[in-house]
Amino acid sequence: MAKKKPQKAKQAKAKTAAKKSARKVLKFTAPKKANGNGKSNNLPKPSSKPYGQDGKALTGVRILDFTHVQSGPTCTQLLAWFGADVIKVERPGVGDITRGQLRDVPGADSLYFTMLNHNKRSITIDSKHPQGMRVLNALIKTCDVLVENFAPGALDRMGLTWDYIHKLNPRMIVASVKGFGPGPYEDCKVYENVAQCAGGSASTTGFREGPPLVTGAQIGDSGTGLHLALGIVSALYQRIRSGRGQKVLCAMQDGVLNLARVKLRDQQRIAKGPLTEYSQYGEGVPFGKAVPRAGNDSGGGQPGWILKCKGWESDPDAYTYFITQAPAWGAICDVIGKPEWKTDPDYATPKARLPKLKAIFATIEQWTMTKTKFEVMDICNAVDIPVGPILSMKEIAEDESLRKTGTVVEVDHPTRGKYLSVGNPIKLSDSISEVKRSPLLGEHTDEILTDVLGFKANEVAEIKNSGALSAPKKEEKAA
Ligand code: CAO
Repeated sequence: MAKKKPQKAKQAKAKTAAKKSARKVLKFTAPKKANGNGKSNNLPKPSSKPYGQDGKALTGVRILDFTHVQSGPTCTQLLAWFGADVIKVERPGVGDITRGQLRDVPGADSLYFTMLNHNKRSITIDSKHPQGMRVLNALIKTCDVLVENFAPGALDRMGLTWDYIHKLNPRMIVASVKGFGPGPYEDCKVYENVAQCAGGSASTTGFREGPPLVTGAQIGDSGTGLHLALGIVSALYQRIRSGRGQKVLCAMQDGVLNLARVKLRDQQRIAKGPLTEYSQYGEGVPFGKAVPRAGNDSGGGQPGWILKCKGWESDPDAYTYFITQAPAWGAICDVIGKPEWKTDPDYATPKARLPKLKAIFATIEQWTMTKTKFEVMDICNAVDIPVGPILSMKEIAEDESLRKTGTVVEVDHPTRGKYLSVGNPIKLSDSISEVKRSPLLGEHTDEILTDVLGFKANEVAEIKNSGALSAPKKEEKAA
């Protein structure tokens, strides 16, 4: 007994030590709760203000927006909709090249520009002028994130290397869109369609008999901008714990491939046998070594196709997407007037239908051609058959429900008047997006110099007189 006592004490001691070290480990690994401004490790009490009236998700975040064209501006516009103060830096006299591209109103900023730059402020700075660099240095010190999508190396050539930026502001997040990630193509300039081709989208889009196709959706530019925005918000969140900034890189090729990942899934399946859900299988056409273009086949395991509707002869968008989802097969047979297919062993199971999909869709089309695409939608949805009308941009622009949700918004602009835009597609219940018009070139230069950067009147005059914020005079240009 006497001997056991020290043994027990030893065990108890060991237990306490283990508990202590477990607590230590827990303390080390458990994520600290943060209140969003990095100042406290505890979440604040839940706000008592009504939803939507307690600031915005990114209130307090300031973005140095060095983006142009589409990919970068898509990202910073989203951040601005979530409440970030986005300061767009543009080249004096020129600005974002899209201001003047595809102009529909003479002398006014194009829709290309206005639809990608809502809720931002604009300052003109010649980044290659010493006084321009003075302003940029001040911006770097006060901003949380620098976002850019220049050609590879352009930011470094301005002198804004990671080391330089990080020395000025160790908390700065530097976010970039590039065409390609590190590798053989990293130095290439890239536009939308190049990314669609390099990311695997074009080779898998279109009809088998035809050439590769690019899509209307800008998955290379806007898609990568979306990815970048998520990277930035994640880096901001990590900064709450780490206190330091980091680089965020989204390559357009990677962004497109991420959106085309189901095709890389199929690339691996093809080595093991034909892709039975592709209509090519039912048509008896052998598969090659790479994923083929699949026309309008559905991307998942449910066969689908685009079918003509009433009026297709004159209306190029009188079509519906029709999915023969297995659980809806009975309803489909009833709707199209083929109830016998429900029990016919040649049609009753998905496996039996696979080789005949083309003929089955032709039969369904005989029915859809007797109805408008909206009638097909009403009839089929009532019995849970998944279908969708092919909506034209005109129909989308006039759609009342999209206006109500703020997905399609009308914006007023001082030089171009009213225009339609796409609002924030991501709806937060406590951070309501209002769409504010895009800035005129350099519209906020003065207020940024004084209110944001705190330059005194004599300093503002010195900077302005140096020519760093204005377009070079004609004689200088000519010289
Ligand atoms: N002050 C002074 N110079 C400025 C400036 C400013 N405020 N803003 C830009 N510049 C300069 C840059 O420093 C660069 O100069 P250098 O080449 O001498 O260093 C120059 O303007 C041109 O920049 P760029 O090469 O980025 O622009 P580009 O029109 O030649 O190329 C694009 C455009 C999109 C192909 C290229 O920027 C790119 O590949 N970006 C990355 C991928 C991307 O985002 N593509 C999608 C674009 S949306 O379709």
